[in-house]
This record gives sequence, structure tokens and C-alpha cells, in this order.
Amino acid sequence: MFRNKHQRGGEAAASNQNGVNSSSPTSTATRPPPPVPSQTRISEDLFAAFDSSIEDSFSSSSTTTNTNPSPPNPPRSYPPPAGSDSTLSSSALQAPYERAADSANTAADQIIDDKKEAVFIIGNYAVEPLEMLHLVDRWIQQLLSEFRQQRDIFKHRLSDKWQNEELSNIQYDNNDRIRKIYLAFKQLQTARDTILSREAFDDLNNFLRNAEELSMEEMKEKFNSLVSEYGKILRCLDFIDREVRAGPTRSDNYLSEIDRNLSKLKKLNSKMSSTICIIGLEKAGKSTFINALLGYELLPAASERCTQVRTVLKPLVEDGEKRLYAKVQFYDEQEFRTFHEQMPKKTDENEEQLQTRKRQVAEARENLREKFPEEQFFIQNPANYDRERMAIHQELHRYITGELYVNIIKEIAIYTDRLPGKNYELLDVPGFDSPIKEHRDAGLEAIKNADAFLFLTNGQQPSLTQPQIQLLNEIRQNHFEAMERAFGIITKLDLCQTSDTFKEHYRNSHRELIEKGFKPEHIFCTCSRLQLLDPNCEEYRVIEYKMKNFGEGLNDGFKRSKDALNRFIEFELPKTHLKQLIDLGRMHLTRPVAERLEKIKEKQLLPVNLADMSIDDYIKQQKTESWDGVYEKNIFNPAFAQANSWHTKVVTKERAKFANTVKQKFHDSFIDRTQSFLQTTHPIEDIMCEQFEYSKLQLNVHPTDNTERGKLSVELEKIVDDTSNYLADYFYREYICGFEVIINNVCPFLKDLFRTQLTLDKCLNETHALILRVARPMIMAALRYSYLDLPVKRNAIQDLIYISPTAAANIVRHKKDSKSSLAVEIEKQVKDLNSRPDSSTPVIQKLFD
Ligand SMILES: Nc1nc2c(ncn2[C@@H]2O[C@H](COP(=O)(O)OP(=O)(O)OP(=O)(O)O)[C@@H](O)[C@H]2O)c(=O)[nH]1
Ligand SMILES: [Mg+2]
Repeated sequence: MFRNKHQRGGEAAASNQNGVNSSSPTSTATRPPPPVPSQTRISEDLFAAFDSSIEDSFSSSSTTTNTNPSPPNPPRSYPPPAGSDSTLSSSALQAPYERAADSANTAADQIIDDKKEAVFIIGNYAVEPLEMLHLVDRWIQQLLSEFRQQRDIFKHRLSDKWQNEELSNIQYDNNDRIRKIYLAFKQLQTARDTILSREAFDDLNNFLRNAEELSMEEMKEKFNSLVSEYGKILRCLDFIDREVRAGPTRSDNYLSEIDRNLSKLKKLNSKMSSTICIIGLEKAGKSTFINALLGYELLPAASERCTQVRTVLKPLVEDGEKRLYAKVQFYDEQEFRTFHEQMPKKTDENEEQLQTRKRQVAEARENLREKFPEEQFFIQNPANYDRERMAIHQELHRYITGELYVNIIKEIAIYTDRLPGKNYELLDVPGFDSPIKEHRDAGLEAIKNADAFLFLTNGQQPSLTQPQIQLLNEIRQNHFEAMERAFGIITKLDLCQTSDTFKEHYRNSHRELIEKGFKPEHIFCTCSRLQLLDPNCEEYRVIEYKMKNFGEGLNDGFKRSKDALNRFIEFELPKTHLKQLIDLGRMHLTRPVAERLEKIKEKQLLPVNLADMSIDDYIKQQKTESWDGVYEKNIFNPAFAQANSWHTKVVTKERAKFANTVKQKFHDSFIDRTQSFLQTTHPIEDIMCEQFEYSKLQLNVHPTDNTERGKLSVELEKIVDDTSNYLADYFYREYICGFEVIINNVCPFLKDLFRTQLTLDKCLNETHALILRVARPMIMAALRYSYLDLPVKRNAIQDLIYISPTAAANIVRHKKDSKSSLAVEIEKQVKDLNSRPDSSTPVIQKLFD
């Protein structure tokens, strides 16, 4: 019954009010929904909507409650309440009831308007961004000071990492350097006392003297280990020189010279095959000697000048089905052009003849062009082996003896299975007294690179000729160790007619060879021609006779020279390598090692107290001593500086951004949370009916209105609490956690090095206190008290002016052109401040000017 009655009353009130003031709907049923808050920025529409609705409600309420005691609406007729227990007649109840119902509905509308206004002013002004900035600023300062206070704790926690060299962005250079110098020093000291000591060299030399062919493996081992030790010493010397920086270039050159020799020896010792070079004057019998070694006439040997092209005999290599027999390598275009342009004139040649010869050479090359870059000869059909071999011989002889080919063919390589010894090749070069300059140069070059050389001298000649002496001198000057690998071969002594002439020539040649540095055990008198002759021929018999009768030297000279050569390659040569290595160490390493050890002391490259402790202990001690400085310089100061500058950035450089963000975040979040708060209605009339029953409805609405507003204030304060927590949570994450991340990123060695004592709870409380200090008076002034209770409301407004004058001024400023009664009331009270002056009055009045 009451519900029906009330509903009808509500509808009637709504229709009447609509008739009177269309812009001020007072019924909750027809009231437009509250404006939807913008999520991203404070909407202009929102201001507009609030402006009009608050204006309207203030003017309507003030009319209703204050200025006009009679209801503004035309009289409404209310049907008598059905089923009422009242003893009064319905007409007697009608008028007071109508007044009470109107007043209740107006109060309900007023609550809705006040809610909107309260939400608007809290959303916009409850958060003072600069206050928030000060709050955050204070927090960051607290963090900075915590970080500073914990400086020593962090240092302590990181010191182990420092000792273990785990601080990845710090350089440990100094210790590394000392460690390296120390290691080099120790290594040099050990080398000086062991492998570079006099005893060690004596031992090695003894070993060499007594070494048997069986000790070849041991010799190889000694060689290799010595090479690697010398290499290490060289690296230490070089390192020390660089550290001392004393090294004038001379010392560098000196070391690199040793290094070069070392690599040369290493290369020589690891060579798979050795090269034996046969040198001597023209017609000394070089090619004949080689043929004798092979046991048949492979190379051309003749009484006139014969070998023109460098020829090398190599062990046979099987190449699939084909037996590779010979390879002729031609000079390339560039090489040929150089030779051809510089072709020297022969002693008996005029310019014209030279030009003709040059032309002939060019033509000969042109004819061979299709065979470039090399021509190969091999047995194509093994069934015709002998015939094909003869043909190849002829062809090769043509090349070897053809003077035209000197500048065309670089080398002729002949592969044969008749080489007498293992792993060596024989090199036949033209006589070095040849009028062709290229021949002389080739001779010298060949000796330089050969493992051994056989110097053939014609024993028939009375003494060594000038070119022979010059060549030998040159060899000895350029290669001090060359005579170790030189063999002297005296040839053609079988041509002597008598035993006496033989003996005389032999003695002379032998003496001259000894004088030139040949070792006596490396000198032989040979008759290689005999090896190639048919034992039935006359010449063989004559030579054999002479050999038997002329003396021991000649008899088995060739065989002995061949055996000596084999032995030299297999056994003596590795020995000479080791010998040279030993000499290199003794003559070139001992002194520099002693010098560098002195230098380390003299320049104090190593600390004195290193003598009393191990390098590890020393470095540990060093590190402990340097840790304070390192920590300050590399860890604490950079971390602090970075945190500090971040702080400055937040509170100074990005102050405006901070203010906008904070304001926007609070506004959006608060408006979001108040949606359902704004949508609820307040049926004061119904509440009064339920509480006091119809008959007593003529009572004042004011107590019910106040109770309702009380509940709403509590509800709104709760929403402010929630929003404040949301904002505080944002501050915590952004600034407190952000600070920790910055610090811990600067010291990535311990990810959780810094943890602040400023808790989320503390942040929540402090933010909350600041926001509520402003928001609570706002709720009181705007929503808590009805305009029916004007004195109390005025007190609340005055509190707002005193507690949050800026917010009050803002409300007035936004309402400047409107008749908002809250704004009007605030302004009025600000004017009244004059009557009761206190210290804050002038400040407040200034704000409102
Ligand atoms: N009786 C005798 N004749 C020899 C001996 N060695 C070489 N001949 C001869 O001396 C001549 C020249 O010998 P080669 O072997 O061609 O001399 P070469 O040193 O190679 O000469 P080039 O290549 O022109 O420098 C040939 O006729 C050989 O037969 C020897 O020991 N006794
Ligand atoms: Mg020859």
C-alpha cells in the first residue's frame, strides 16, 4: 500500500517538476545518468556536465531550503493513504503529507547532485601533484641515504667476488701484469739454471760426440724439446723487453734474428727429404758423378759445356697407373720478360749477336707456349718401357743442354727409383764459372738452400782456380755453418799418367780443400766415369789398372764418398741441426737471459716482498689493499651517481610529467571506481515511510537525509582509500622498486645487493594520509551535510577552506561564472574571514584574489 502510494507521489513530483524547470530534473527516475569519466584525461565534458548539474541543484536547493519557504511547484493532489490506521481524515492528512513528500524528494535530488559535485572535486583536486612529488622525493632521498649508510655492508659482501675476480666489469690488469712478469722472471731464472747452464751445454755436446746411429730417436726428441724451450725463452725475453720499454730496436732485431734462425732449424729438421747440391767448375764432372750415383747415364755429360738448366733428381712418385718420370717447369711471363730484357752479353758477343740470340730465345719460347706452365713426361705404355724412356731421355737432354732454354725453363725435375740413398734429392746445376751470369747465381742460390753440397774439383788442374776460391769464400762468409755440410770431391785423377803425378795432384788438391775449410773426412778422390763404363772396354781396363796401382785414395774413393754421403744425410745432418741449435742457445740466448733478469731487478718490475711469498699470496694481499679504492671508484660511486641523477631527473627535469601522470592516474582511477556510487538513488520518502509510517510523514526529512549522507560519506571515503592505494602502489613500483633496479643494475655482481626498508605498507599509509587530508574535508563540505543543516555545512566548508585552501580556491575558480552554491558559500566565507583574522587569513585571501 505505502509503496503504491509513494510511487504515485514520486511520479507526480517528477511530472510537476519537469513542468516547472525542464533543465533541473529532480526525480531520480528521469535524471540523466552521471557523466561517464574519461579513462585517459580529465574530460572537458565532465566539467561542463558538473557545472550545469551542480549549478542547477544548488539554485534549486537554496530556493527550496533557504529563500523560499513555500514549495515552488504547483499544488499536487495526493490520494488518501489506503488502509491507514490514522484516526485523522484523509483530507486533514493530505496537505502536511504533500509538503513532507516534496521536501523528501527535493532532499533526495539534492543528495544526487551533491554526490556528483563531491566526486568531481575529489577527482580533480584531492590530489595535489606537487605534494605527491615531495612525498616521492622524500622517499627517494631516504633510499639514497639508506644506500649510503649500507656502503660498508655492500663492500663487505662484494669483497669475495673481488678476490675471486668475479666482478666482470672491473679490469684486473695490474695483477695480471705482475703475474706475467713474475712468470717470465721465473721461467728465465729456471732456463738460466737448467737448459742454458754450462753443464747442460756440455752434456748435449757430449751426447752429440758419442751419439750412435741408434740414438737417432733420442736426438730428434732432444732437438724438439730444445726448440720448444728456446721458443719459450724468446717469448719471455720479448715480453720483458716490451714491459721495460727499454728495448731499442736493436734488441728487437736481435731477438727476431734468433727467432728466424730457430724457425729455419726447425724447418730443416722436419724436412721429409734432403737436397744435395752438386757444384763445381764447368766440366768438373758433376753430371757424370750424379750418373755414377744412379748407376746409369741419365744426365747428359760431355766434354764441351753441357748442363745449362738446373736439374733435380727426385725419388719416384707413383701417380695412379702412370709412372711420373719427368716434369719441366717453365718461367712465367713476368719472370721471362725480366730475364729476357736483362740478358747479358757474352764475353765474345757483339750487340747484333746478342739481339739475334734474344730473338731466338723469344722464338724458342713461343714454340713451347702450348706446353705452359709445365710439360710432363711419363711412360705411357709400360710394354714399351725402354723405347719410351730413351725418347724421354733425348727430349730432356735437348732441354738440359740447350743454351736457349736458360731463360725459358725454370727447373727440370726427373723422378727416378735409382737414387742411392733414402730421402734425398740431387741437384745438378751448371758450372758456376759459366760465362752465363744466371748459371753463377743459380749455383750460389742452390747452395744456400741445400742440406749438403758436393764441391767437385778437377784434380788435374794444378790448384783451385780464382772462381773456385771466390765461390768457397762467399759460401763461408754467408753461411758460417756451411762447411759442416760440405764435401770435397777430387775428380779426373785417373787421367794422370803416372803414380807420382797422381800423388802430387792429389796432395795439392787435398791440401787446398783443407785450407778452404773442408773436413778431412769429407774429402774424397773419385773416378765416377769408371762406374759408367763397360768393364770389357779398353778405357775401363786402363782406369782399373791405375786405380789399383796409383794408391789407396783412388781405389774405392767413389764408394766411400757415396757411403759417406748416405751416412751424412741419415745421421750427420740431424746431428748438425742439433749442433747448430745448441750453438744458437749457447751463443745467442745465455747473455740476453742474464741481461733481462738483471733488468727486471734494476727497473723494479717486481715488488721486493715477492721474495717472501708466493705470487698468489702477493696478489691476494694486493687486492685486499686496493679493494677500498676499487670499490669506491668502480662500484659505489658510479652506482650512487646514477641513482642520484635518476632522482634529480624524476623530481626536477620530469617534474611536469610526474604531476600530469599523478593527477591523471588518480582522476581516472577514482572516476572509474565511483560509477556505481553515482548511479544509486536515495528514496528519502520511502525510507521515511518505512521508518515513521505514513501518518508520521509530515515529520522533518532532515534526520533521514543526514543519516543517508552519513552513509554516503563513509562509502565515498572508502573509494578514496582504494584510489589512494592504487596510486601508492604505482609510486612504490615506479620509484621504490625502480630505484632498487637502478642500483642493482649498476652492481650486477649481486643482483639483490640493495633492498630498501621502505615497505609498500609505509608508502600506502603516507599517500593515504596526504590524500585523505584533502579529500575528507571535501566530502564533508560537499556531501556530508545537507543545506537544511546550514550552520554545520558552513563549518565544514570553513574547514575545507582552512585545511585545503588551494582546493577551495580551485572550486571557486571553476565555478566563477556559475551560481554554484558551494562555490558561492566558499567565497562568502572567505570574505567573512576579515571579521575573525588569524595568521592564515591573508594567505587564503590572496589565493582567492
Ligand atoms: N776420365 C774421367 N773423365 C771424366 C770424369 N768425370 C767426368 N769426366 C768426363 O768429363 C767430361 C765432362 O763431364 P760432365 O759430367 O759433363 O761435367 P759437368 O761438370 O757436368 O759439366 P757442365 O755441366 O758442362 O758444367 C765428360 O766427357 C766426362 O766423361 C772422371 O772422373 N774421369
Ligand atoms: Mg753437367
